[in-house]
Amino acid sequence: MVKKYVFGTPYKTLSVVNEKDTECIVVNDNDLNNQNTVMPNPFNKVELTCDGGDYFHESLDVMEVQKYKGFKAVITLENNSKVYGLGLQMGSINKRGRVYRSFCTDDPVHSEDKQSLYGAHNFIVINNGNGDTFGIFIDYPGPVVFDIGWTNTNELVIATENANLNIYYIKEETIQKVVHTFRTMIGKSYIPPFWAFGFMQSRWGYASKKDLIDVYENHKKHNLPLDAIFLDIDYMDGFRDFTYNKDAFDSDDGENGFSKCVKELLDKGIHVVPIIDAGIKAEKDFAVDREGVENNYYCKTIDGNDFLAAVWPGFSHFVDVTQDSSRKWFGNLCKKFLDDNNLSGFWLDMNEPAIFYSKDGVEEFGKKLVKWGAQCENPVGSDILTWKIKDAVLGVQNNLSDYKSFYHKVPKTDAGGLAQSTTQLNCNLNEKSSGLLNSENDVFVRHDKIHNLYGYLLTRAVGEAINTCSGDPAKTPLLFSRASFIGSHRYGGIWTGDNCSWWSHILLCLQQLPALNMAGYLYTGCDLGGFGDNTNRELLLRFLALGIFTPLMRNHSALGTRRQECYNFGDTDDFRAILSLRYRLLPYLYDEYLWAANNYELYFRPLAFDYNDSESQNCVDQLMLGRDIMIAPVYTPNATGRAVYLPCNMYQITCTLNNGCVTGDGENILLNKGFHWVKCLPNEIVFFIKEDHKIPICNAACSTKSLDKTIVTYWGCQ
Ligand code: MIG
Repeated sequence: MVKKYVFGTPYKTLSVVNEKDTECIVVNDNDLNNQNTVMPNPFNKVELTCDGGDYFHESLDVMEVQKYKGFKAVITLENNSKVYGLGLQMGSINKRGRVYRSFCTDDPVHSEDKQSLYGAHNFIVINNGNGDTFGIFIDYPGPVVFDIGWTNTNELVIATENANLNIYYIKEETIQKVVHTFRTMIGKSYIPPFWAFGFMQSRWGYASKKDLIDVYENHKKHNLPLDAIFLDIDYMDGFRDFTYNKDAFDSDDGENGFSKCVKELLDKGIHVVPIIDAGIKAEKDFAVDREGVENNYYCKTIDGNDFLAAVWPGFSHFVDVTQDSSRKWFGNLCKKFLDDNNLSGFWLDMNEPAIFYSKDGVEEFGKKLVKWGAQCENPVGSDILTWKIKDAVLGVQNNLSDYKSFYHKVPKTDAGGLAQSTTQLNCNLNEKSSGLLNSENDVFVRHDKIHNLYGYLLTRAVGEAINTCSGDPAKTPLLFSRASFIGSHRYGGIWTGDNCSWWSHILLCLQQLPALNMAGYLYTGCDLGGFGDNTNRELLLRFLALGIFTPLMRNHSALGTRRQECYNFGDTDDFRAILSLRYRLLPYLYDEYLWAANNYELYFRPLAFDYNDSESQNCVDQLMLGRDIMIAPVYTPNATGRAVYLPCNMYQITCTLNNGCVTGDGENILLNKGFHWVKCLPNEIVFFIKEDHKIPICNAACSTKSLDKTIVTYWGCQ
């Protein structure tokens, strides 16, 4: 059962595409202005007030104060209520006890204190036990605060800056059914091609043909399977999208050495997937940028100029993703680049959008320096000034005032109550941007109000152009993005961004996976080995031992960190064993993915979604995968195994190099429901199959291209 409560005039996000069995209830302003309005049953635990403002005070403009009306809903939590969801976020599987802020953010340090990562996935499920469970989706494109029992242990507070939003309330008998209903509402998840389940190698720093061939050769030499190599920003010419560095790829005869190199690799079974950044270098001589400027494809400032801010290429322009024409333009550029160069897909980065600094931000900073300098008798050597400067420098990046300084052109019918408040402002902007609003049909919306849609709409632009929803996975390019908002799951996957080579980040990824699935993101995974910081052999092996089960299985690391390819840690046998096991499991894993995508099910689930006993309800470091298996990876250093809880009788499968990863049958013991201490050395993989279930296994191969999918054996019940 689904009820949709409409407040004000919501922005049309298109997150929800199927409202077939939805009852729509318009909540009028009088109800809202009445403090403590109690929403009709079954929302009897929700109160509404007009002061979502508690959470957003700082961000108010003087201009807006008068008409400002925030939104805040309070839901009472029982002592034993559990809250799941929020997709890409920090925190554990049960989200209670923290404040979360949906505001797509480029933050490369995922430490425990963080409230926002790259995604805005405003879907939660509350389980009060005894069959009392429901889901809530906040359909709203700006920042949303979820205070889940932090301020008050038994209160869940949801707040938005203004009261133009849809709240979907989903009531079903079980958590799984709630999630299933939600997933049918938001439409089918992206299905990648089979090869995108192969092992993929990436690193910020691969810059030339030589670097790519080197990765390929090393994998070949050590008999390590490989399906794809990723190109980070280093392949570009000066970080310009849709270019490549000619010096690094072209031969002397002036041929397109980039496309040739990609083709050579493709012939060997290796797909090449380049990064595309959101910011387009602002430069008169750059034809792409000229086209963007001439056709008003970019976001505008209040003066009617194209908004400028610095990212990797230096000062850059930002595609106005709310315009059909802009999206088509950007999408087609991707499509052409893909076709011209034999590429197999894209990964989209920096599309929160990330901003290093804006012109205004730098100017502001300069003014502060002058002011502080004048206030200080001896600026040189002033410790206080030094500290002030440090904070001011850090504050320049991803600054809210920058997000408030540019505008999107949006069809009036979509913008709802988020349109710029005064007609005068629209007129000004329109005049200054040479009549960009060419009809009565469009309005401007300030970026911060729809900030969370940026990555989504850019993913949509690319997905529509390269046809990632074709329904024919074999012909589908690979696409995944960093920033996201529910809806983009239909066009591509996401990766979890800049994790670190930290042990805690294996567990973090495990805990994010089911929440990501709930939000529709099935094709997902983390940077294996860890992106930032320096990994070691054991940590990489343990990361990979989780990674062999995630649909996206990619080793990626940051520039300047220790080399992290599997062949850089001495004896490669252990790595070969793990990667080989992935390939042996591929027919099973891909099938379970198709099952989850086509039936709106979860590929990864907390045990609590499947089993009602209290051990399962409280388990936060194991996951059910598909219909038959459970994983319980090791995430602590120097461990020889771990405690595992079996929610039912299960086969323990132990694979080592000699008994199952590469050729054999794995050790297969039936264990009883309950707690067990399970041995699992860094060079072993352990997972579990439900009693009475079995999974198909094929032979290993060096890539999906050469994989013979014939089933050679079954593991589990015989
Ligand atoms: O400012 O392109 O998350 O995967 O290697 C950093 C360089 C930009 C962030 C991505 C990361 C990528 C990196 N990018």
